[in-house]
Amino acid sequence: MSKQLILALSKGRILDETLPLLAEAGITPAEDLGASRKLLFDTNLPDVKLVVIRATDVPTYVQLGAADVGVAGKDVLLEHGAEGLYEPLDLEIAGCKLMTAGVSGAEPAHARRRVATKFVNVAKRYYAEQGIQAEVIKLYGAMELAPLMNLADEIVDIVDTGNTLRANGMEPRELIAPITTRLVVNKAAMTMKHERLKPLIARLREAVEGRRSEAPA
Ligand code: PRT
Ligand code: MG
Repeated sequence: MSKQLILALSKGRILDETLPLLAEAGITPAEDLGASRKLLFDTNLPDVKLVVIRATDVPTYVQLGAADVGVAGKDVLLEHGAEGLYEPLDLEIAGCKLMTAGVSGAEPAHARRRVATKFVNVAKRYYAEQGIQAEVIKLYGAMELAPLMNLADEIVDIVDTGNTLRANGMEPRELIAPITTRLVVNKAAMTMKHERLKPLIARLREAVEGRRSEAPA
């Protein structure tokens, strides 16, 4: 195993919140991530490289050891499964909630509920735990549209302010899980590269705790 550390970052909104936190932990990309079409970047630390990939691909990279460390939303981790991964640190960024939602004022369907979501595994597990029969329909986006178009009775989606739901005549129903962004580490790397990983995780933990102590009470 090479002594180099590869850190896999989720692009999109998580990346925007990850970069300042990495900077506070003393890790900065050697060039502007947005300015090129490259996906693999050097950093100020000679032994640390970054890859910037789709959020849903981060667990796969880390699980299979293509990256040693990853930054991913808990929603993505719940959906993907955590086999082969350690989750040593809550980065406390990109907070939101994984919820069920439906048309405002409508009673949840009592018979077999049709649920549209991109979180198919999470949804199946959740409704089974609730003892609710559900037919889970996989969508890749715009879940809010599904009940309006009578494709589904309910959706499982990320909710932050709830504005997106309200704008589409929907309301949040049940909380499935509170979500934040997590640091994940390949289990084999945690052993083989422990000497390198330990200070990296410690610096990130200090950055997270530093923010917490500065946050208004
Ligand atoms: O990857 P994709 O294009 O499908 O998702 P995206 O463009 O919505 O978001 P992306 O990829 O940039 O980041 C997704 C990750 O950010 C998720 O895995 C979460 O861990 C985290 N996160 C935090 C969020 C939100 N907050 C969030 N508000 N991901 C998505 N949203 C979306 C949500 O899907 C809904 O459409 O924002 C809308 C809800 O926001 P409110 O404020 O209107 O409730
Ligand atoms: Mg997106």
